[in-house]
Amino acid sequence: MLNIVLFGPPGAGKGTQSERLIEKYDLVHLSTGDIFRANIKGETELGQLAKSYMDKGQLVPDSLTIDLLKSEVIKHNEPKGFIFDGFPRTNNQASALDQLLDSMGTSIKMMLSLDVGEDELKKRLLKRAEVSGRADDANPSIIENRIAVYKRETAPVKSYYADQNKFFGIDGMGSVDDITKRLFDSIDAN
Ligand code: B4P
Repeated sequence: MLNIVLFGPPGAGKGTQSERLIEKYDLVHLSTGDIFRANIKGETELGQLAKSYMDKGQLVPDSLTIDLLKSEVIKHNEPKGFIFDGFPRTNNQASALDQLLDSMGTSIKMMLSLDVGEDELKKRLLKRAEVSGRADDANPSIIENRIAVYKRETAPVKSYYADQNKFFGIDGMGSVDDITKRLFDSIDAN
C-alpha cells in the first residue's frame, strides 16, 4: 500500500494537493479537518465539540481525533493506500497511526512536508476566508494562533518521521501545478 502523510502548516496546500495525489495514485483521502467540518455541518455531538477548539485555532484533543481517524480507516476494504491530510498533528497521533497501520500489516511510506513562508500562509488563508465561510480563516489573530500551535505542537512530528527516514521536505511556494509536480517527482523517485 502507498500510505502518505501530507504535512505542513495551516494553508500550506495540503487539501489542494491531496486532490491531485488521490487522482494520480488512486488513493483514499482522509482529512481530519474535512471530517470535523462535515460533523459540524451535520450538527453531531462530535462536531459541536470539535468546533469549540477549531474556532479558536486550537487542536482538537488527541483522544477524540485518533478514535475518529481509526473509525474512518477501517471503513475501507483493501485500498491502494491512504493520503493522511492534516493527520498526524502530534507525536501521539503519529504513534497511534503507526500502531493502527501495523495491525493492518502496512505502514507509512513517506511524509511529504510542504514548506511555505508565514506571510504567504496568512495571505492564502485570508483569501480562502472570502469564500469558505470558515471562522478559523477569517480572523488574523486566530490564524496567528493556528500558526503558533503548528510550530509548538505539530512541527515536531517531522522529526518522528525523519527518525524513520521517511521525511521529505517539499517547496510549497509557487503555482499549484508546480508544487504538484514536485510531489509527484518525490513519490515516483522513492
Ligand atoms: P485543516 O482542515 O487541516 O486545515 P488547514 O490546515 O487550514 O488546511 P490546508 O493546509 O489543507 O489548506 P489548503 O490546501 O486548503 O485543519 C483545520 C482545523 O481542524 C485545525 O486548525 C484543527 O483545529 C482541526 N484539526 C484538523 N486535523 C486535526 C488533528 N489531526 N488533530 C487535532 N486537530 C485537528 O490551502 C489553503 C488555501 O490556499 C486554499 O484556499 C487554497 O486554494 C490556497 N492555495 C493552496 N495552494 C496554493 C498555492 N500554491 N498558491 C496560492 N494559493 C494556494
